[in-house]
Amino acid sequence: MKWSPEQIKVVRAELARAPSKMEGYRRAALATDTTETAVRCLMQRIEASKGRPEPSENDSTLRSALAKYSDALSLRAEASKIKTLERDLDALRQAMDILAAATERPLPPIKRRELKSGMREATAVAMLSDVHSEEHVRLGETPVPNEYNPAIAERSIARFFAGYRWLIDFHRSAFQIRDVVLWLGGDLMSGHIHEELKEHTATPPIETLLWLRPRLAAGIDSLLADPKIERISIPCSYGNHGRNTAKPFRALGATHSYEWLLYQWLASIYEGNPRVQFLADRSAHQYMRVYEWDLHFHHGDETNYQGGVGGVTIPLSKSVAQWDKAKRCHYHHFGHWHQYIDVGRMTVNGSVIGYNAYAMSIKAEPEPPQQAFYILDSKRGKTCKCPIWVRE
Ligand SMILES: [Mn+2]
Repeated sequence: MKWSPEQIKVVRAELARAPSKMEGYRRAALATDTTETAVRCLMQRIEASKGRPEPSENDSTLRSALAKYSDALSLRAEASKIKTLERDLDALRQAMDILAAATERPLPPIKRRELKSGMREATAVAMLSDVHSEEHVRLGETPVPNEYNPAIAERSIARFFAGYRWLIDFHRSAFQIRDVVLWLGGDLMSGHIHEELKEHTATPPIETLLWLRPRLAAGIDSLLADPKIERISIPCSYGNHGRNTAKPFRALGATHSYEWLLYQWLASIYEGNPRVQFLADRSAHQYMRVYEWDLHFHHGDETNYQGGVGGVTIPLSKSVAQWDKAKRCHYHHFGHWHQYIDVGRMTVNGSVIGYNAYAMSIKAEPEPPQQAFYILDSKRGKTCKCPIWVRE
């Protein structure tokens, strides 16, 4: 039992007054409404603790000394905690730099292997972007019926990869396909960049990363399960939604993007696997060479479009002309605009989330949730462009 200080006082007083020890136990038990055994145990405990006196309530010197001692202890604990955290942070930074260094190397170019056989060799390109995996779309949000939540997002991601594999197999009747390019084009998550997103997202950013990682890895694994695929090249562009800053940062945007972290993290799963190569450098623009074609990838948010006549292809074409001055490319790949448009030199990706209030606000063409796919023929370039439908 637990004795209160008042009870202990009463016990002590009864014991002092009583003619004998036994009588004292009896009276103390009666006065405190306990048993003689309990009183005896208490006295034995007090006897045993002699030599380490209990602080009395009136002993303010002792109390303040003890308080100082405990403060010193907690300060020391705090200091060691900070030291440990600093050490951890340092280790994380080092690991991050090693990881980032591995994904900063340019992707090895894809080269033609069928030089004499006369077989048509091609690379299958697919674009995965604008998944917005944790965002909700409710029926009735726009006149176009669409519903979205993490369960639907999960099935849609799986369908994207299944569709990708189906299209690769379908085109094998005409092409030798050993190489695939999978673009992870950003806005895989919605994040909390606007106040209203806190209201209609299922999870906060870091939890969303934890959700996305195994699902994307499962998709990449499903491609690896195809023994005819010798190499998967994965250029990664971060989107505007993964950022942890109020406004987009241009020069150091990658290091302020949860998505960029996700790319590093994904790359680390496949480290040492020669069949999977990631490019997730700190730039908002990624490049790679396939046969004699130069490919350019960018999420698409560095272009302004206010809903003008002619659609998003007009401002994007202007951007492409400028970006071609920095590095001339044959094919440009964008996401961000939630509408699938392939005009040959330029592919704009559809979305996985599908038509929602955002798509309506930017006057996007209503379309089924879909992603872009095409075959890059080693001799003639882009062909067989078609969407991958990602919803049942
Ligand atoms: Mn975007």
